[in-house]
Amino acid sequence: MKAKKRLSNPNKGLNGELQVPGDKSISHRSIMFGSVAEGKTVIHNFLMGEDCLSTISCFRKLGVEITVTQDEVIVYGNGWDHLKEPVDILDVGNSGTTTRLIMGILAGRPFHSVLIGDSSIAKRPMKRVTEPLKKFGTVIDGRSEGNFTPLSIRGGNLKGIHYSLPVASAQVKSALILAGLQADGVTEIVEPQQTRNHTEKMILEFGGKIEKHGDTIKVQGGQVLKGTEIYVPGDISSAAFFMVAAAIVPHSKVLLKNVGLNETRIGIVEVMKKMGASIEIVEHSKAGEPIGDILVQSSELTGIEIGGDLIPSLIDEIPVIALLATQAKGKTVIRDAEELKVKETNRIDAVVKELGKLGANIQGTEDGMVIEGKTPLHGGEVHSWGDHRIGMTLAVASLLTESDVYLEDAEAVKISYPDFFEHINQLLEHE
Ligand code: SPQ
Repeated sequence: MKAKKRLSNPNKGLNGELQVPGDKSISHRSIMFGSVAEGKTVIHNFLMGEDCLSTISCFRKLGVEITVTQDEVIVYGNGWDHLKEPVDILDVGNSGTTTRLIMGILAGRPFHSVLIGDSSIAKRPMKRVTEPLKKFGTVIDGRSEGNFTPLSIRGGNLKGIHYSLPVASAQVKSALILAGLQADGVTEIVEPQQTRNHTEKMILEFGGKIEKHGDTIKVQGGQVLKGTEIYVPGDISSAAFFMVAAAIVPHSKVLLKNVGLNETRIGIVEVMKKMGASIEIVEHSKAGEPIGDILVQSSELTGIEIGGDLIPSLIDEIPVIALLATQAKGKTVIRDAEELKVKETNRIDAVVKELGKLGANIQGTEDGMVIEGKTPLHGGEVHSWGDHRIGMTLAVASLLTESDVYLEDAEAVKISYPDFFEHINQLLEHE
């Protein structure tokens, strides 16, 4: 059994400035594009979380030289054709993004590779990627007819396809774009809802071409990408924990610096504004990935309804939004979020059960949850379920409880935010 971390409520506000670590989605993609591009790619503010380290390890096994220093990560890409057949299994650890996006790259490579991950990855559905990749002409299989790891791929000779995504997923879309870049002819992908568009933006950074008309993305095959310099903005999904903490812990005022404000990721800002949070955004760069500072202060909140096209823009923030809702007056309803069931854990079940243990009035539904507030929270024994976002949500909850919270498997936060607990303490120690 993993050790329990004791979290005592310091009974004070969070104050000061913070630079949250680099964006996880963009960090993964920078290694992947750097690996298939020609020439050197220098990445600044790369996220040294366990998931992104899994991506580095997989690409090293594919023969790519990648150096990591305190200040930057350098990827020495030699083009698509220089990826080598791996001698060893590619271990994706806990990372869904690594698993799904790397499949799109391997689908076009004329060699054999095998992907495995941890016990959480073994439960996450992969048919949503393997099925459309087969349509490109790749040979790919896995447990339960290609739905689960271990997966094996023998790629090569792809032909562009036209495909309508059955679920709104940036990972599936990105895998198909990566295969499309290597295919003969044009690939068209239709999205049911707009999802995060970091892959599309990054193709342009690497000198490639991609078009979007309405909900259809069009990518020409046979593209040669060129190495470049990437600055990874702070991760809004990590900033979200401090945005919520500052909003619900009395006497808080927190300035989050250099956070990515990509329009496909900022649903949490809209939700917090609608709930009545005191939140100000100062954008200071619009080119490529927009970046800015976010100032949040504690305030009175009101429950709202969250659903529809907003969901993909805040899907990873829903656990901490549920916590926010426990401190808002009235009812908050979250719907259209059934995708939460197939994340690192079933995040509907995990949030309902663990926040419930601390006294939250929260019910799970088929596609989300219903939360009644405002509820005082109390201490207790809770579990991260091995899911970084559940662990961080419970740690933020402990800032409000009367007695101590004991968090089992707090180590899970290292997946996306290795310094999370140090950063909380930093804001609590500020005078
Ligand atoms: O990589 P992983 O494990 O899938 O990470 C998560 C997360 O909470 O960090 C989801 F569990 O983020 C996904 C996100 O939910 C990262 C992502 C991406 O980088 O493209 C897209 C989203 O997933 P999906 O399934 O909607 O494409």
